[in-house]
Amino acid sequence: MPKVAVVGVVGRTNAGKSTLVNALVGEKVSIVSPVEQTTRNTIRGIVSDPRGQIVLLDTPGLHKAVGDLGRLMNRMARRSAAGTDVTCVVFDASDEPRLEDIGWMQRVAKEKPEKVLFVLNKADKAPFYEMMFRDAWVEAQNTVAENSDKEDKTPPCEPVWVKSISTTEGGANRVLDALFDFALEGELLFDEDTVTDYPRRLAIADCIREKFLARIHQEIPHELGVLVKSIDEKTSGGKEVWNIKVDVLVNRSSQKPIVIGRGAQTIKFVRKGAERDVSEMFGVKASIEVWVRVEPGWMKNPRILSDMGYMGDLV
Ligand SMILES: Nc1nc2c(ncn2[C@@H]2O[C@H](COP(=O)(O)OP(=O)(O)OP(=O)(O)O)[C@@H](O)[C@H]2O)c(=O)[nH]1
Ligand SMILES: [Mg+2]
Repeated sequence: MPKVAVVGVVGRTNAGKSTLVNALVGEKVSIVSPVEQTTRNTIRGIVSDPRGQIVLLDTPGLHKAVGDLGRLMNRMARRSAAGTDVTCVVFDASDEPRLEDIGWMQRVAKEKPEKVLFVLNKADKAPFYEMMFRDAWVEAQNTVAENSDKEDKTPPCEPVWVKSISTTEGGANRVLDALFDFALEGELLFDEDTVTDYPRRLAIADCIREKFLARIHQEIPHELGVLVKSIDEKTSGGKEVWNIKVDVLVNRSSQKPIVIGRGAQTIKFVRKGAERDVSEMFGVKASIEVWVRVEPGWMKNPRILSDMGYMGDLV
């Protein structure tokens, strides 16, 4: 009988959750960038190996919520941690523990989930604050104990600690071993060849947003939304061709020239990069047409947020 576990991957923004999920899956299922708040949806990454199957829920990193989109993302992250077999909290241990890291620790100390993995990520970097994170955990438990009902007799939660270098091949193997140690015998939840069930229009929109994040280094990426309007599938010369129409939404008209770039350089960079990624991800030839639209307040518009998949069943 194979071993199976559903794992909620949580932690503060930029800790490396999506990088870790991609490393474990062995394929890119979730976009990554050095900019905070990269992931906006819960994305399932599926790892199948001879031992069984691990289903990973990559979530948006908790952050100080600004506006409706921010609040939705935080809620999605909190909800995704619930209802899973294993809680995997990712910490960027190349940086001192921050408020959001301590927040996750206190949550774990309070709710005492049965199976918890603490991943000290970015172990390739120096300095590495392992002791500070371990001390912060002890402190978080004390804080929760002081503020909780004295009758609580549940034994304390004992997380398993693992280091990871999620950016290198094999650097996350110990995380996978630890997850399989937690897994229980059961039926596979997905076909063995499936790496994600994330809808393709959302995956394509994310690819495009990733390219903007790599190119625009101001606050604009946070106010930028991508909507895939249509995917027209044709066969040409025996190869599948996808003509994809995309709207890029910005909040203010002053943001439009920045998103387009001088001589449309930014749009060209984004289009080419996304066409390459989408072609590789889906084994097709992708051609992407991008329109930049000013849509004030789109981040508060329920219809648009739902079109972008940000108001799914997890919310
Ligand atoms: N050096 C190093 N960098 C890493 C490692 N893991 C992730 N990173 C980098 O950390 C940055 C953030 O990674 P993401 O995977 O996008 O972080 P995230 O936790 O998913 O962030 P959100 O989606 O915003 O919540 C990227 O620039 C990654 O390349 C690691 O093990 N070592
Ligand atoms: Mg992410």
